[in-house]
Amino acid sequence: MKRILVTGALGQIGSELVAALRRRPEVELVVASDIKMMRRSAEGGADTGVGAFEYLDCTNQRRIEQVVTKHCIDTIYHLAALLSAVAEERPQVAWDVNLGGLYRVLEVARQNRCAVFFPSSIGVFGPGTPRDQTPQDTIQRPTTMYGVTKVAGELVCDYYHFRFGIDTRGLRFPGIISHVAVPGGGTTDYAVEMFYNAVRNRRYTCFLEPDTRLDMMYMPDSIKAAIEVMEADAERLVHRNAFNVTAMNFTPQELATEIREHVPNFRIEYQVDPVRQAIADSWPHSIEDSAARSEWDWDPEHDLASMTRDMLENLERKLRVAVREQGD
Ligand code: AKB
Repeated sequence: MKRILVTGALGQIGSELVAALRRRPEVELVVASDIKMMRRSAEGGADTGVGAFEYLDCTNQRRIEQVVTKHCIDTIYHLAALLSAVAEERPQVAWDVNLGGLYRVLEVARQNRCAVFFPSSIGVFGPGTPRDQTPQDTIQRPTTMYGVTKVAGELVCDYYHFRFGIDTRGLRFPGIISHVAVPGGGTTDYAVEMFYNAVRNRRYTCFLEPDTRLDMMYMPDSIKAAIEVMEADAERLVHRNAFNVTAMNFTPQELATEIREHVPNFRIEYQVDPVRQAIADSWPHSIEDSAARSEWDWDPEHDLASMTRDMLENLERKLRVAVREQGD
């Protein structure tokens, strides 16, 4: 039976991963942790479920050690990190949190023989990388601090595996679309914002150019990927860390067209943010994920059409409830 620690558990991925892990029969305990305190609604809510929560700053190695030993943790999903746009605003903090935090988690994992999951990103690629169908093994010269910390993170995870035998595994996530917790400070966040605004206001002002093409994935597939890669047969893994994974590919204009299938009066306009546009322009248009497919049978379930339908249904329900609660 597994005893799992999730860092950054109140973030976009963590909010859903914790609940998914808690539903798994082979998991005995999931300790959610974050530098933010959990609100009561999250504590008892259907999404995260009731369970252990620890306040945890991942730059504090002693505290990570305390939490890991207190709960006899054997697996760490280390999600705590600054996303690309925030990391560009605060590169020094991004270095400390993204890389310093990972290093400390790996050290605690080494001393306590824990497996570690590390979420990397399409942000590890840069302008010199082939931009279409970017291969698994290729040039990685990112021009953002986020990308620098993610490439270094992939390498240090490999190092801890080869040097110390730690079971480190990871994925290069594309933009992730979800309706439970909003992402904070990413470049691909426009897609999530577009959905919220389509439901609330029927209009959205997008911070990326209409034809900015990026890979994306719906949260249920991201959760499935994170769990499946950790459960994959180690004998089959050629690439341990940093598997390219993708599920769909679109531009803001194409997403708006798909949303309009369900919300006919939805209107989009563009007010480009040069910082986030430059980040997006340095990333691939599309990545190929054949290594994940052949080494651990990666197979996403959602495409643009099914994700859009499900997002709109869930957001209609969620925002209606929120409006009703405000009126109470
Ligand atoms: C971001 O936009 O920063 C993230 C990512 C693609 O890693 N969603």
